[in-house]
Amino acid sequence: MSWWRQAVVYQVWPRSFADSDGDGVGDLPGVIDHLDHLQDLGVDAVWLSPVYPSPGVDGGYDISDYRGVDPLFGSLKDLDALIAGLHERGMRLVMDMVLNHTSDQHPWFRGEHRDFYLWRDEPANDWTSLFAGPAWTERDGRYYLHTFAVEQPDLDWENRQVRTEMHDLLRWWADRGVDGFRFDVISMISKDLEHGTPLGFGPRLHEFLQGIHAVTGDAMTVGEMPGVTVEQAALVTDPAREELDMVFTFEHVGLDHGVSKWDHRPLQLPELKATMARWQGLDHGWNSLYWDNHDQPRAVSRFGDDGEHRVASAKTLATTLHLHRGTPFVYQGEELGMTNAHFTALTDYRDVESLRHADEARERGQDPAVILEALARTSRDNARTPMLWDDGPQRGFTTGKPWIPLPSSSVPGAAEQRTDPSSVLAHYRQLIALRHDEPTVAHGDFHLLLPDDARVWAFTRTYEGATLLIVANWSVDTVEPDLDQTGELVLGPPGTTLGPWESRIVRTG
Ligand code: TEU
Repeated sequence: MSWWRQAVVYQVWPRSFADSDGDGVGDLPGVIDHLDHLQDLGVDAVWLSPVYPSPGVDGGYDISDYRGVDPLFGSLKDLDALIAGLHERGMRLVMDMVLNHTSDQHPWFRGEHRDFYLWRDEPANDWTSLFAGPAWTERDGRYYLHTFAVEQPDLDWENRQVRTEMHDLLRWWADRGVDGFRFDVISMISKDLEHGTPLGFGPRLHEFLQGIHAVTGDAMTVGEMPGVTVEQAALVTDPAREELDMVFTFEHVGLDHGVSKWDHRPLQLPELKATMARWQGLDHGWNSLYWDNHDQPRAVSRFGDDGEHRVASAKTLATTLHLHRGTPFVYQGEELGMTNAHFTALTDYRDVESLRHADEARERGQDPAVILEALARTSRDNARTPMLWDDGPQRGFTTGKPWIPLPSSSVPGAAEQRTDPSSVLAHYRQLIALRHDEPTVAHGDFHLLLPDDARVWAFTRTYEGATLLIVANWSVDTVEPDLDQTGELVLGPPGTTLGPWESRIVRTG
């Protein structure tokens, strides 16, 4: 049985995790200093967002050298020490690989291999970049495709040499001892420039994924696929096809978007429940589970209540997610119940997507107050504020000036939460242990109850005669769901009613 089916993965976004040298930017020695935190939490693996040499236009997702570590984060020696430190503690390392595009500062784009990219005499379509503006930009009389920023030219995977280079570098990292890969926007590597969309899913996707699998073998792989459907996900994660182990899906984090992510549509709980339930059915395939990552606003602010009910709602969000079938991913700070940044000035923001959106919206004549409101709700910087380690200056993140402001909130740091049995951190520890101890959590069948209830999220998991009932109150009301909750209480408050944002797990059979 594949280890990752019972595992919980922790995502480190290194810039904001822990700064060891006082320059205000998190780094690899900072991660190594906090391995005990991860071990204490009980996670099985760490997904490390990019630390490669990069101009840092897109937080490291613009790579200029695939085989190194940016001096901002440390050195290859530090990375080897991180791998060793994780392995000593029984944890694994999953590297983030951006194979769809490079930085425009990569030697290939600077001249060594211009043919590795998608050049045309005229834009081949009218796609817009996911970071605002047209997706084709002219350079030296020709146009190149960039699905993201101008500084992130897309690679041409139709070129066999590109595929060979990518296979070589994956082999290089596997030989270095990494245990898995998270592939950035991997659905985009096969494109149909004529009839397709920037999201990819072109005709050769399966072939390209099988080519990657032939190199990565037993390493765990998770592919990010914006726009993926349940049917496509079931196909690419079917073990028999040897493509990917699991994918990151997006439907559940798009339900509160209007015409764009900057346009808010209030969440309808029955929709979220139905979406999550539908994604449970991947046949032989497997799914990842997440609320937070470095691209999403903090779920406790977005779906929960980051004021009076912050602790209860952070716990209930976690219980709901972790009791689904799939591999849960915990994003740094989520285990503390960290909230959105609550920035109030444009100058607080750092993310290229937010800044370019703000420019574009301003040019369109949008009211600055509306722009700030959209950023405060949706900006990726909400997830990128420094990790709250303790109550000291700069919350233990750095001895210098943090590269991005701290979030304005009174969330207790990891040090305080570690000794408090009622903390969000303690709750995550319990959920992770439960997944390890209870085969039903990892392998059980899923059945949604009360699908139309706008406040209660309830479901069962059943496996080899055992049944767990999960009942979660996603509201500020006190509820008494019409369900038989007789059984042994596994987690949460006793009784049959649930106070604001409370949830419980009961072994009913
Ligand atoms: O993200 C790809 C992606 O489609 C989104 O999550 C994207 O950031 C969001 O939709 C924008 O609104 C990946 C990385 O996770 C992200 O950090 C990078 O910026 C992006 O690819 C480009 O490499």
